[in-house]
Amino acid sequence: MKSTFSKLIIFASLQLCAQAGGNVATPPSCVEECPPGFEQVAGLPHCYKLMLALGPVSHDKAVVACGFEGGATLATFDTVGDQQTLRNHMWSHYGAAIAKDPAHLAELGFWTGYARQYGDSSNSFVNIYSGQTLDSEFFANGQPDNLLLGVWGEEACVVRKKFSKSVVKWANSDTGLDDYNCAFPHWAICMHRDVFALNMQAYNSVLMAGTGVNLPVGGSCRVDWVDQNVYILDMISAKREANGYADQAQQFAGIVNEIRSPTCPTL
Ligand SMILES: [Ca+2]
Repeated sequence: MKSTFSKLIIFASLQLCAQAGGNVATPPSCVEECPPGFEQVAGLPHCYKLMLALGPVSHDKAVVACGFEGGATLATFDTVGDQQTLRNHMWSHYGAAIAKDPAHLAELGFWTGYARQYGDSSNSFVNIYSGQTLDSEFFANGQPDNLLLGVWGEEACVVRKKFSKSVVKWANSDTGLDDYNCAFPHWAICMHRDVFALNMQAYNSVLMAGTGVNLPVGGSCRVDWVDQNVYILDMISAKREANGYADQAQQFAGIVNEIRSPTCPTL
């Protein structure tokens, strides 16, 4: 492992400083990274990937396709207007490629991770991953309209339609969402939330808060597996020590040297 011993010495010094001076004044920070293939979008808090190679597909296929992207979801939104920010970013970057795809139609937009609440006739929609209700403010004026499409079934999925258009209704400059037939093809935009760091060999600035560990401000949040585990054990030990569990602190500190580097099996 990379200079573990020196890191431990540094950490020990930092811990002494932290304990002597209390919590650090400035919260730890570093630049979070997106998973491979995903990108950050200015104004949005998560990581996103337009499934350009997949092309427009039905809602169920879009959900599955995102699941295979490291457990991603279809895009969901925290704040009204997020759907338009995402649309503008993706169209400005990939609009030309979308427009020349032979499967593209002017009506096509991108699916969201929302669907009509099962058995509910009151036009309520939920986040299919969390069950959280979708605020009606996200919908375009007059939507959801619960349009019945005969043998094709009711409009049970939620889309931001008309990818190429900055508005979905020219008359009122509406940019909101629309309930839509789930079988209709739309593009898929997958999303990873910003808690990606937890299990991906990265710093966790929440866990590290107040431990005296210095993060590379402005640098990457990622570190290698071994150092990540050194950090975690160090943080756990420091938290135990600070809360009066000296024996447990010693236990965690004592296994730092037992961290092994993961190796890939040779075939
Ligand atoms: Ca509709």
